[in-house]
Parts: sequence; structure tokens; C-alpha cells
Amino acid sequence: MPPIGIRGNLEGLAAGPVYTWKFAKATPMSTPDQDRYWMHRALELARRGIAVTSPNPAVGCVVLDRAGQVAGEGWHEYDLLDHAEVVALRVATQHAGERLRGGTAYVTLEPCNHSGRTGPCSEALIAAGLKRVVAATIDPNPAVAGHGSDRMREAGIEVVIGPCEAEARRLNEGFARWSQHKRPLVLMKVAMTLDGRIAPPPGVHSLREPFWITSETARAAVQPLRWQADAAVTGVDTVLADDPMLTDRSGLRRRRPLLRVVLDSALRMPLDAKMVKTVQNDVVIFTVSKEEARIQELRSRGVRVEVLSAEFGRVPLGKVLDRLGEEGILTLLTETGTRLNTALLAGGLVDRVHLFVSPQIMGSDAVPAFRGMASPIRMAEVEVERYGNDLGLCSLLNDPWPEIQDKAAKGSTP
Ligand code: AOF
Ligand code: ZN
Repeated sequence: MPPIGIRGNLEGLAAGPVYTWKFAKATPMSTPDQDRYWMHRALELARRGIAVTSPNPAVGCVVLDRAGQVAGEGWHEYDLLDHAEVVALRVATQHAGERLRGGTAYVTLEPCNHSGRTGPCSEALIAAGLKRVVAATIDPNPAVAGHGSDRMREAGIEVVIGPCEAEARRLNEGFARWSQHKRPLVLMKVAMTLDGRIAPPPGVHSLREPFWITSETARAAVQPLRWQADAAVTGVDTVLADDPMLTDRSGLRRRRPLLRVVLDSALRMPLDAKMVKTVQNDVVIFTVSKEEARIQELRSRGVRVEVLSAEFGRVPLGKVLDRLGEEGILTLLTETGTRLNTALLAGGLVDRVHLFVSPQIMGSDAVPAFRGMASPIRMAEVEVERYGNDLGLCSLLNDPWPEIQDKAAKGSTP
């Protein structure tokens, strides 16, 4: 949180320099505090791009004029082409004109220096005559990282990298994984009891309808996870047990429909499954079955069926990630059962876990979330949330971000 200060009406672009109040006297904030303050705002803007920037990163930008007044703000949306800096600079130029010379830009990601679908942001910032550019983190894209900073420093701009880095990196974990490895970030969601059970003992509950472990409040928290993901995956066993829809019902804006993925080695997907009945060019089954008639039946209903070469008789999980990466899927949410949960986790494929834990104990006859892990998976840092009477535990298992390259620049900020 920024220190208490005169924040002004940011939406109206009227905020001035930021002050801290101490003993009824206003003193200007230190530069690092100001940097974090404005970067928080840029991050707020960047978040407006969630689900509308993929396969690009979510980026926000605030431009201050040379007096430290907000002159323009912007964020990136994939379909609107312009990067966050260009959007903010356009507003800032109209608003502040010449006063932009000597100003500062806050960007949540290092500005690019390439001509992709648009021109380089580094050149736009140089042309605006800014004297300082503050970025929360480098661009993880190996083709882009570092070049924007180098170019702006060459042009005499002071470039600082690092304020609010952790928040900025959290926002683009999917982009970090995908831009380097061409595979999606894997978020694993599991709803389980205190003793790690995901369903009652087999036979206790009727098939093809869900048995809820967690409360409605905890279940509602899954919708934003689906919203932030480009695809969600489940196994055919879960389809047969619960008949999930696997749709994004958050009601929030997204540019591509959530791709619903089913792993189904033997093509046991029922033709009357809810996912098949609601298909809208958004369901893909990965299988190793060569049963042509079954494949055609599913395809004729609009389901995409991708046949892969079997590994140990099963759908190869790494290949599935590669295929999804090729389609520009940055983040994959897993909502799978015992076998896939175990295979994904033991295979080191899970980047972040979201565990929803209901305070009930079912005993060892009930269906386990995981089975037979060769070695324990330890979670270094766990964030804890409450959802009614349920707990949410979230932890990063594999950090997709590269080590910061720009050590010199980072050293210049606290
Ligand atoms: C920025 N500002 O707002 C974004 C950046 O295909 P393009 O031309 O849109 O370029 C996409 C790449 O640019 C993307 O892979 C990432 O490295 C960077 N994204 N950069 O300076 C932005 N969205
Ligand atoms: Zn750019």
C-alpha cells in the first residue's frame, strides 16, 4: 500500500506529485516510494487487460509530465493492437503537450524495442522526450528482453527496473512460461477435504452429477481462475463421474472462449456429456485411440479430436502442453481427478497450485486427491485465504520467470 498521500483524482488525470503527511506537514515522498506508488497504479491498469491480452502480456502504463502530474494512462488489449505505453503517451501528448519533455513513464513490463504488430515502445518513449522510465520487471520474452532498456539508455533516458516486481511478475506468469518455453503455465485446482479426499468412496454417490466437497463460496472462487486461464483441462474419469461443463461463468470480459480440454486415452467421452452438448468450437479431446468411428462421431458433433502417439498407453501430458502452447494457450487450469493430479504433479508439470480445503474428514476409503507420489511435493511459500468455512491455499511450485538480467538497473532501486 502506498503511504497516505494526496492521491488526487487519477481517473480525471488531475493528480499531482505524491506527498506523505507527517506532523501535519506535507513532505514529498522519496523517489522509491513514489516509484512504488505510481507502479501500483500502472498495475491496476494492467489488470484491466486480464483475459483480453493473451497471447500478449497484460501491461499498464502511467505517464507523468515534468512537474510530476499525471498526463496519461493506458493498458494493452490484444485486439486494439497498441501497447500500453503508446496508449498512455497518446493521451499524455494531448493533455500535456510540451510539458511531457522531462517527464516519467511507469510501465509494468520493460518496453519493447521491436516492430511486431506495432512499432517499438522504446522509440515512442524516446520521441516523447521523457527523462526517466521505470519498469516493474524485464520482458521475459527472450526476443525482447533487455533491448528496450538498452535502447532508451543509449538515448540518455534513466531506466529503472524493479519496483513492484513481484506483483508485476505474478500478473504475467502465463506469458513468462509461454514466451520462453512455448508451453502454458499449469495451474492446478483441487477441491478436497482436510484429509485430502475429493469424493466419497466409490458407489456412495450416483455418477454423472457433481458431489460438492467445498462450499458455494469456495466454488465461486474457481470462476476467476477459469477467467484468467486460456484453457481448462479435465480427464474423462471426471467427466464420467461429475459431468462438468468446464465453462467460464465469471461473467467477465474475455477475448477468446475458454478452451475446454479433455484427456481421454480410450475415447470414453459420452456423446451426451454436458461438454459435448454445449460445444461451440471450444472443446478438444486428446486421445491415443485410433477408433475411427468413435472419432468421427465426436467430430460430427463439433468436438475437436486430436490423436497423439501413446506413452505407456496414455495421452502424453508433455505433448498436450506443447500442442496447447502452439495454439497460443498461455495458462492452463487443471481440474482433474486422482490419476491426472498425481501424474501432473509427480511429473513436475504443475507451476502453481490452488487448493480449496473443506473442513471435513472422509477417511481413507474415499477417493484421494493424489496417490502414490514417489517423493513429497513441498510448498515453499503458501498464501492462505478463507472462503466461508473453507480454506484456500495457493503456492508457486515452479517460477516461470527468468532471473532478472538487468542487475545494474535493479541495483539502482531499493
Ligand atoms: C510493451 N508494451 O503493452 C506489451 C508488450 O505482437 P506485438 O507487436 O503486440 O508484440 C508483442 C510482444 O511485445 C510481446 O511478446 C511482449 O514481448 C511485448 N509486449 N510490450 O512494451 C506492451 N504488451
Ligand atoms: Zn511495446
